[in-house]
Amino acid sequence: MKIDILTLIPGVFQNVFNESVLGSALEKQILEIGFHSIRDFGEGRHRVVDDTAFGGGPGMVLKPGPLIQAIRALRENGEVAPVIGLTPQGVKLSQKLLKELSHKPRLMLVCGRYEGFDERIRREFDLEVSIGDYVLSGGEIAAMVFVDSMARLIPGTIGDQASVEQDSFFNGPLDHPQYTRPAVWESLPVPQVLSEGNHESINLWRKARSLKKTAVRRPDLFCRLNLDGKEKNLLQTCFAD
Ligand code: 6GU
Repeated sequence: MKIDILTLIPGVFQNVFNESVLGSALEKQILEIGFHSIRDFGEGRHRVVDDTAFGGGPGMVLKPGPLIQAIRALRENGEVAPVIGLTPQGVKLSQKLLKELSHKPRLMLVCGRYEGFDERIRREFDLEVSIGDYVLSGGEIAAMVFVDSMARLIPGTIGDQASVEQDSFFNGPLDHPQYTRPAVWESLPVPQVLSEGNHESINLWRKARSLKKTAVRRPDLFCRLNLDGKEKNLLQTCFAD
């Protein structure tokens, strides 16, 4: 997959993108990221990209010309790619949306800054995405969130793709609790079933704990799970203890 990022501050991405899963996806060329500065398309000697708002009000607004020209320039030198505007007014990012978009060979992410985009820029977006109900100073952090979670879904980025499919939100419930050595820490033991080596019992225990955790912490997700009879019984056993 190739992701083009249009931003006023391309420099902020480097460190984040060179680490861990993302860094190795880029190294293996499973994922390619192009950084593009909106300022390259700015107007005049000062490469102006923003202006005050018509009608008054605080802050600056991104002008339509430079940003739209940047989007069009990228469209012209590549295949068709959905253009995704990162804005607090977009649809909320979810694992489901990421999975749908993970089949695209190419995506374009547009990061806003200041008080927002001139409304006429929105016609260039195929989709607007928000990462949650709070206000960021710009779309760059949202773009990092988008690219990091997308990279995990591209086959080959993570050695064991099964581990991706077990992640929370993939199949619905939250992850089951995890433990590692030591077997006892400050008098807190690891649940016995995990060290007994019976994989069937371990899987049942994990499933039960994952359902319980979801019911307690995220009743909204739990309601959408569609449990079968076996799963309902399993849940009862773990609420009993
Ligand atoms: Cl994508 N951009 C900004 N500026 N704020 C946000 C956001 C995006 N998602 C949540 N808040």
